[in-house]
Amino acid sequence: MDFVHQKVDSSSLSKPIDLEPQSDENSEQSAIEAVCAALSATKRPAILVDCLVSRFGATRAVQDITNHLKFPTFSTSMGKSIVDEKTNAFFYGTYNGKVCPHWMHNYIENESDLVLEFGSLLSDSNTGGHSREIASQKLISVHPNMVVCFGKSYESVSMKSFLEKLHKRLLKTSFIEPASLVVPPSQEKETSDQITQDYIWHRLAAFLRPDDVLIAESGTAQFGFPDTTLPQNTTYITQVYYGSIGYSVGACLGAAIAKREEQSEGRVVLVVGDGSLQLTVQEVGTMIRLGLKNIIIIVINNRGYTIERAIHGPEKAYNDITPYNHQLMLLFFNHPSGRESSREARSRSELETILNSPGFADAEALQLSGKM
Ligand SMILES: Cc1ncc(C[n+]2csc(CCOP(=O)(O)OP(=O)(O)O)c2C)c(N)n1
Ligand SMILES: [Mg+2]
Repeated sequence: MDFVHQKVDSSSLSKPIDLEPQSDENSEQSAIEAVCAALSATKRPAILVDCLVSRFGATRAVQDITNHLKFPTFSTSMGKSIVDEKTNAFFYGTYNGKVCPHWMHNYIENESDLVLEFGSLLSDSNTGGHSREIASQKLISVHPNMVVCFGKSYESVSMKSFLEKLHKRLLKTSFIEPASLVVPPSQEKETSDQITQDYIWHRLAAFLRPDDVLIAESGTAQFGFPDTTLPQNTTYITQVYYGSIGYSVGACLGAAIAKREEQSEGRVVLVVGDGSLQLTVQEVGTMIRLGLKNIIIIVINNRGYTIERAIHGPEKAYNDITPYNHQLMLLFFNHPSGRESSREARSRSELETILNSPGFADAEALQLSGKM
């Protein structure tokens, strides 16, 4: 029987749906007491911010809490940009198990006496290939529907509601002001004209402006950007959950549509490898068909699956791909100014010229830069 044409009562459509997640009040109150007691006793704390914070609508609450506590704060790879990185002196960078600077994982895993984490997603590449080791005796985890404090679970506690109430409670309490962490100075910058790993990610991060969205594809981009500091009020999108290459091109399309619908300022900057791009390149055509303008696509053209060369062997054929002529990509997809909007850099100085040119940086039409 076909139900499609069957008429049903529509009156309940006028009743707004309450989407605000609810907590069990007793459980939530007990969790607040336990967390406050732990925060009052800590001498060497760390805060870790992960992606489920933004997914569950708790970004503002986490920003309020970190701004108030000013404890040394870190993000994970997927949690990057939830807490402002540039202006907060208490923000120290991106923690990823053993795949981050030694001083950082040493502080979080060994030296700190308490780790307060928000919205963790413990997937492989978000935990340094499961190399993260934080003892449960010093860990407080605020999950979407539960708080776990030093191994004790407080069930049916919704993250957003809990954090908003915790913030109000924290305003009435005073906490230690932890000493600044000693961060070893970064290595000297290379002076050659080559586009190197040391140079490129910091340079692209510096290219961003407030309100921009930066999308980093799986591959070298995803492992380079965690070392950078992003400007205030930028949004970083990457996914190291299922890590499916090609995701970023669709994500870029979606972000650009969302920006247009919201009429919000800022550009969408996609940094994608030549290999990943080949999986979903047709969506560049959709961007052009929909007339989306504020998009800058930067193709890291390193002739293949470079990150995988470290896994499968540098010479293994699996990592070799058909080299596209990226300068023809916009033209192929019928971009009205495809030729003028496409640029190529083979050296640092060529890239600097592109990044500094208003026609490219202001992105009045979809822009492409391919690099060799
Ligand atoms: C659908 C899918 N297939 C294969 C992989 C394995 N994989 C991860 S990164 C990568 C290579 C990415 O190459 P590219 O986009 O050129 O980035 P590069 O590392 O060269 O900067 C591959 C094949 C994956 N993550 N997802
Ligand atoms: Mg590549």
